[in-house]
Amino acid sequence: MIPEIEQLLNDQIKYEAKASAQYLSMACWADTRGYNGIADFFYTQSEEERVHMTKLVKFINERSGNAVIPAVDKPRDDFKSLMELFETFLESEEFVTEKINNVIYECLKHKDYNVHNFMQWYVAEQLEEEATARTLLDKLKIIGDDKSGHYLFDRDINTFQAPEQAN
Ligand code: OFO
Repeated sequence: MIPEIEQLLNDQIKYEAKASAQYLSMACWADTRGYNGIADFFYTQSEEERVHMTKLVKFINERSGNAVIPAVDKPRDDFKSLMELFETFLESEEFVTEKINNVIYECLKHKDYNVHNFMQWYVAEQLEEEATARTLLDKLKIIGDDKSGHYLFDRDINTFQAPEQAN
């Protein structure tokens, strides 16, 4: 494996681990405030990010590289509102997308089409997750400070679908 690409994939492991820890922290925030639907949503998101991380770990190791398991900083848990919680969700997804785009860029630069091909799965995943984060944030903007709106948002969050991506 090209060393520069291996390093970037190892960095990506860290970003996926960071997202997983962040979403677990967000699930706890919601769970301890009575938002059980939102908590379930973030518990699931956290598990998904862990799967994304493991997929990278296996990919590196199967190609004679060395996956490095990183230390993860304490995630944020100081959210003041649902709006801030979901803004953080979108920011986190946008950050990961930027990093994935950079891996893709470097793959093309180094003519590493194998890793480029592998990373397409992450590109599609990010499109979907960013769309979900934006949809949820838009709904919260409509709801504003309305408590019964928050109640319904929490009740229905796991039934929302992100809009289909145009290809
Ligand atoms: Fe790993 O999928 Fe979003 O961040």
